[in-house]
Amino acid sequence: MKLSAHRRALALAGTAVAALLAGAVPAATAEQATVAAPDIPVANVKQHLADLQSIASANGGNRAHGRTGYKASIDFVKAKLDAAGFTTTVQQFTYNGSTGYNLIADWPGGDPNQVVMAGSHLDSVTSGPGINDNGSGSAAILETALAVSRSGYQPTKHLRFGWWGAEELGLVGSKYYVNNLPATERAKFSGYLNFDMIGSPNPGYFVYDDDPVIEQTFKNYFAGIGVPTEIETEGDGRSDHASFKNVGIPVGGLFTGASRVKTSAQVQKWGGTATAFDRCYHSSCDTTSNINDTALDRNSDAVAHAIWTLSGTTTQPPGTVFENTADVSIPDNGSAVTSAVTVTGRTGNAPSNLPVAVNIVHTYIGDLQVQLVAPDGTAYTLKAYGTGGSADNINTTYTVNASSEVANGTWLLRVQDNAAVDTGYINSFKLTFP
Ligand code: DTR
Ligand code: CA
Ligand code: ZN
Ligand code: ZN
Repeated sequence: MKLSAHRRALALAGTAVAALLAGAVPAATAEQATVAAPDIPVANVKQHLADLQSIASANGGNRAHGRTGYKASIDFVKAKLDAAGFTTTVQQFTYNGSTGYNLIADWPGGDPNQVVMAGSHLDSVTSGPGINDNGSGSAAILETALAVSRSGYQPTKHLRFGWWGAEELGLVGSKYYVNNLPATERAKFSGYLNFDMIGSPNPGYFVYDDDPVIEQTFKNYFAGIGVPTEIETEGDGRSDHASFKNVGIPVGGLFTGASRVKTSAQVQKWGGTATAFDRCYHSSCDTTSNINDTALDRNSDAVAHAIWTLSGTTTQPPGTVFENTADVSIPDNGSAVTSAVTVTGRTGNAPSNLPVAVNIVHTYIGDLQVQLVAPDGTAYTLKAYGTGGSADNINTTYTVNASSEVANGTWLLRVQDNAAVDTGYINSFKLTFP
C-alpha cells in the first residue's frame, strides 16, 4: 500500500529529523526498590569448572603456580570479566623463581571508601587439576561477578573480586596483594569474603567464625534454606582470608571440608558418609567428578547473598526507558533505515532479558527484516525477512539477551523492506532497562 503524499512527506521529514531526535525519553523512574541477590545458576558454575578442567588437561594436568595451566586459568577468568564490563588488573609477583599472578576485578561504581571484596585462590597443587580446591571457589565468585553485570546491580559499596596465585605455597599471592595495599587502601575495606573448597564431594557446611556480621550473613542464608551449619574450626591461617585478617580487615567465608573425616553426628546432620569430606584433596582425582552439585549450588547462592547483602542493597532505576518516536520511512524494496536511541547513565552490561519494543506501520510485514544493533555494531535479528506473511504492522516487544553488550551507547533499530509494492514506516523504538 502506498503512503498518502501527506503521510509520506511527514515520514521523509521524520527520517531527516530522526537522527537529531535520537535519544532517550527519560521515563519517570518507579519508586526506588531494594535489590535482592539473584539465584546463581549452578550449571554456569559447573561450566566454568569444566573449562578449568580443560585448561588443566591441556597443560600437564594441573593449574599450579609457575606452570602454564595457571596463567591460562588467569587469562580465562580475565576474559570473561572484561567482556562483562569489569575493570581488571593482573598483578605479577615472583615466588620460587616463577612469575605468579593475581587477578583483581573492580565493578565500576559504589562508594570507593567502602570496599566489599570476595576472593578465591585460582592455583592448584601440581598433582592435579584442583577443581574443588579451588576451582569451586573461583568459579562461584566468577559467576557471582557475572550475575552482578547481568543484573546491572548498583551497590552502595564498591565491589571487588580477587583470584589469588600461589595459595598452595603459603598464601603467597594474597599476602603480596595485601602487603602492597597502602594503609589508606586497607582502611577502605568493609570486609573480605574467602571461598576455598566449597563443592566437596562429601560436603559439610562450614562458616568461618571471624567477623560476626559476615558470619551471621552466611548463617542467615543457610538457615533460610534449612541447611544447618557449623563453625569452621581449622580455618584460621589455612587460606587467603588470613592475609586480610592479619592486617585488621574483617573476614569471613565458607568451606565444605578437605581431608578431615566427617563424624557420624555430621553424617546425621548433612548426609554423606563418615569418610573424608574430600578424599581427593590435593590429589590427581580432584577433577570435575569430585564435586557435589548441591553443595556447589548452595554455596554459590550464599556467595551472591552475602555480596548483595554486605554491599548494601541500593536503588536500581527500574524501568528506565530509552525511546525514539520519530517516524522513519522504510523505502519499498530498498536500503535499510534506522531509528536510534542513546543509552546513558547505566553501569556495566545490558541485561540478558532486554525488552525491545518495536512499532512499525506496514501493509505486508513479510517484506521486512528487523534487527537490533548494539553500540558495538553487533546485530540481533528480531524478525527475519519472509516471516509474518501479509499481516499488517508490527507492534511487538522482543526480548534480547544483550548481556554481552555494554549498556551505554547508541542502539539502533534497523529495518529493511526486501520486496516491492507494500511499504511503511518505523513509528517507534523503545528499550527498557530493568
Ligand atoms: N588450605 C586450603 C584448604 C583448607 C584446609 N582447611 C581449610 C579451612 C578453611 C579454608 C581452606 C582450608 C588449601 O589447600 O587450599
Ligand atoms: Ca543457584
Ligand atoms: Zn589446597
Ligand atoms: Zn584451597
